[in-house]
Amino acid sequence: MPVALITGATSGFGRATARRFAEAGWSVIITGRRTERLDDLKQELGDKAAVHAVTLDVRDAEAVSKAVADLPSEFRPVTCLVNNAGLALAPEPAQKVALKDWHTMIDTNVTGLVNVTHAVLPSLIETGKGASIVNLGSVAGHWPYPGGHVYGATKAFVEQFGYNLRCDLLGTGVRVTDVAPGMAETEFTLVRTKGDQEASDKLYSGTTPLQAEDIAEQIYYVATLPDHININRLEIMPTRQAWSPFNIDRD
Ligand code: NDP
Ligand code: 8X3
Repeated sequence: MPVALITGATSGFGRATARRFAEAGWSVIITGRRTERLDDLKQELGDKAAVHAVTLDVRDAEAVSKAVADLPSEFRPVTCLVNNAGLALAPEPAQKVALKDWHTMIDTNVTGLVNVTHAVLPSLIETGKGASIVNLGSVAGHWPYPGGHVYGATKAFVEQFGYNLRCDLLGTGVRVTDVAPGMAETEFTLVRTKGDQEASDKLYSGTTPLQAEDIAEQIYYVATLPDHININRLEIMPTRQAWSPFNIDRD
């Protein structure tokens, strides 16, 4: 059975992606910091697929490397790595944001993603043809907007890191894709606003945001294309989201 390793599988895109791969009969390695949620998901998916759950903070390089080294033999080698764990904090203007919040985004979205990629690469190369890395970028990594500051910059890193990986992985068969969603209704805004349920509900109300399952379907799609096809970047927005005109400062 092919094996998918999914970071941030306790919520949103990651959980929906674990469900999608498990439904298709893949073995899934689910990771995240919230053990109870991992246990629930493991129980839910247990009838459909082999599931290995590991409580893991992607910022901890040593723990990441140990978790990968300790994978049971039936979960090796890894066929698809879904680098999904990530977060935005502090939607206020840059000049009002605590430095700690910037560091947390960099540590999670950049350092964490690099930690996991470095640890799993040998396994993906062992799989060779048909293997893939699917990184969760964002429209925020490509298009600037107020309050995007470090979050958008971390996602720009994700995009460029993926392209550069492709250059080095040429000939190994391992594919790399930047899946870059726009507004999607998950726990993302609850985390970004540090628990403000009202702000989260307000953002998604009266419109039709993407749902976690929409993105899971795209991740599954890019990972299961014929092995000679590499989608470099897949940007997905709700039909009801688009760009605004440039802002002008006037006297
Ligand atoms: P959620 O908040 O619903 O899920 C985020 C997941 O990341 C959780 O499972 C969380 O697990 C995990 N996570 C966060 N920090 C860490 C950490 N240090 N170590 C391990 N896991 C961690 O948000 P989404 O599903 O929306 O977000 C998933 C990805 O998609 C993120 O990278 C996000 O930036 C990106 N994205 C989201 C968009 C949106 O509008 N929702 C749009 C574009 C991109 P736990 O807390 O248990 O560790
Ligand atoms: C987050 C997407 O549209 O909130 O990655 O910036 S958006």
